[in-house]
Amino acid sequence: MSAAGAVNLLTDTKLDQLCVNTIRTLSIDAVQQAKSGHPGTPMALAPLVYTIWNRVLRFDPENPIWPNRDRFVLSNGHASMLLWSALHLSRTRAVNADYETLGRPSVTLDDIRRFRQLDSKAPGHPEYHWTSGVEATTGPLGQGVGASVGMAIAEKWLASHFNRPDFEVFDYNIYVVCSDGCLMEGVGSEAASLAGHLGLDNLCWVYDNNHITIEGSTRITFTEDVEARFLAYGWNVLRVGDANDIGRIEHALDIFRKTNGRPTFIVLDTHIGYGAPHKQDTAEAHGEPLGEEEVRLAKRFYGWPEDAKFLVPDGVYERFADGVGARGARLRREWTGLFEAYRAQYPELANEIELMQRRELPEGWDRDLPVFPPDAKGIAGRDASGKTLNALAQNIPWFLGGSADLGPSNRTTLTFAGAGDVQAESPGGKNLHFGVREHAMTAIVNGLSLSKIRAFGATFFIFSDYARPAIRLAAIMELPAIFVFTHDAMGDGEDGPTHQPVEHLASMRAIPGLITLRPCDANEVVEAYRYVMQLRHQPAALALSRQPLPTLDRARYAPASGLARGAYVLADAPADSPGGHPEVIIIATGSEVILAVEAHEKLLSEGIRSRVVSMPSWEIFDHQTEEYRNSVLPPSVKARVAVEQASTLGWERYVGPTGHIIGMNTFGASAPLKELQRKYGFEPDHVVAAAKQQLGRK
Ligand SMILES: Cc1ncc(C[n+]2csc(CCOP(=O)(O)OP(=O)(O)O)c2C)c(N)n1
Ligand SMILES: [Mg+2]
Repeated sequence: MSAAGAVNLLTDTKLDQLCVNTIRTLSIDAVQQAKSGHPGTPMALAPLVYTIWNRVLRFDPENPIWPNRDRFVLSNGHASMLLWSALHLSRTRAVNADYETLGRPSVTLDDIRRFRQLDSKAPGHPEYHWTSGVEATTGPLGQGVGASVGMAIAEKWLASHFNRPDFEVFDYNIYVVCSDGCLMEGVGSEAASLAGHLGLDNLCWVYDNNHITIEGSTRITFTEDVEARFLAYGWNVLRVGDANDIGRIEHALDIFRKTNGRPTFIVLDTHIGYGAPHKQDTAEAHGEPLGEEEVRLAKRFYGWPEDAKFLVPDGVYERFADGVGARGARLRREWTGLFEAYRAQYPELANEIELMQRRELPEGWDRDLPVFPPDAKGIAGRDASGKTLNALAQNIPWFLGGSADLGPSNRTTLTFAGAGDVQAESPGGKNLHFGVREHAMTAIVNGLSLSKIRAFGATFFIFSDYARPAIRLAAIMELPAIFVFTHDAMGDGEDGPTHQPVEHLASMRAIPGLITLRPCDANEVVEAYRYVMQLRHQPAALALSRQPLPTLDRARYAPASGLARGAYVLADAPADSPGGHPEVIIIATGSEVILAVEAHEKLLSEGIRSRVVSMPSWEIFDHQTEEYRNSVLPPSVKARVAVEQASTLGWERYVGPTGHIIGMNTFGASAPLKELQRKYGFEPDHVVAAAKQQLGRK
């Protein structure tokens, strides 16, 4: 090596170290200033994040949503200062809700100074949709690794669907940092198992092996051989014994990129709180500020000016600009050129990619949706859903999904010619098989959605409990993910209380932003999908029946398109009836709407002016104008009955303090459905009696 080369090397190493210590000290200072946060993990992982971002990641700070960028997911979201530092130092630009890149930075130094404060772009945990450059909301441990598997499946799908000879339009990788907690959580194991099965060689998890969680050493709780576990899952397992060795980290990441046919798991041996003399390797370094004196000592250890705060030394921004900045700009420029040539040769495919990026639907997306004729015997919600899904998936190339091993029961299997299964050797299929892994399924659906694929996941409604943390995150991230839940009430009678949802509707309705829909017949199912498919920033949960429900005669009753308003008058007292207004309103959802209709007919025959309101979605109804809401539920009509085979919780808001709720206040039981309906009062006569009681009549 020449003398000049040696000097450059020295300078390079020094500059790398300067950048690493900038990440460390920004993290320390931000936590200290906020008087809350997690300093220790960023101190340990700064070299890793620096290496990934500045040496490896194909990411253009000028355009953080460029479709073929590598994804970086910080699954141990408590170490968010790593991400805020990387976004700030790389000068990543902000993007608005219309996917336009703005001139301003995603994260300013001032945001970092205001870490964890209201409106700062550097909140406590990474939040997708709040800070540009965040690829997934993380914090609930295990969710990031779970979503990353969806991202990897998505990349394989995109490559399979869009790439053509000489046109590698998609060839990106997914880099994930995870902690002990992510690997203790079941969702992490579920996701790793499926990733291994699918041989996702575009996926790399780096495990922060620090032997520390909040309660202390992992000796007290987590002593399995994690490497052996990942080998058994079918991953390539690597180990880097020194978290400060940038060269070795880069080498391991190189091996990842050269590995075919399996995902890569890199065990990185680290020291939480690295450099803090009294806190290193202790649980205290995890979640509390170091304290002024310890901060000073850590800075001294790094060779940092002890009194400097939020210092970004000369050369650091430039180092990032020369690294990730220059690499990302070049790669994006090359990709844009490639894409223009691709557009010339494959205009339809190029158009699909562009529609996907904006979460738009292709022309004709709703053609051939089924229309169901009136039928007293009817069809099950799940069957109507299956027909609708099959039509939609043919019209929308990037609409796909699957079930957690209940496809035949959920009726979510896509059966048309060419639908195909997603497997390692056929990543471009449309049917995902999640196995009995509801939680990972849901996190994966989130990862697919983050990758702009329209995705659905399915299971029995009862098992939404196993999926809920990821459903909640879909709502926080404002993802248009679709969760198809069949066997929505007591329809699978004999299976008994373990399989009969009770509190699940209330639980879904309680998630802000989630659209919960419980359609009453086959045509409402179609309308539910029509509504949901047009959502761009909201997830939806569909609760569908296992058993056939009569298909209402829409010439006689109001059209199913009323679903789009959340609730609508399905049947009313004749306009010319003496007294005009209805005197009693029966509100029902799903399988109970037909009960309400039967009760209504009976009441009418007895001269009682009743009205039936089908209310498939509280959320949608609550967002209608007051005028519309009052037209459906006139405030003057106090006599009201709600009927729903689920927890009564919350129905007071629609029936009022004096209304009556026919619902569930206990678990169900194992018996044929008819007997259960009798036992729990889901029969027309009971509804009639409740309506009359509301009117003070017998
Ligand atoms: C699902 C979930 N459970 C609990 C927590 C609270 N929590 C935050 S970090 C953490 C454990 C910290 O240990 P580790 O994951 O090893 O991270 P490290 O401290 O090593 O960075 C816990 C229990 C959480 N964020 N998510
Ligand atoms: Mg740990």
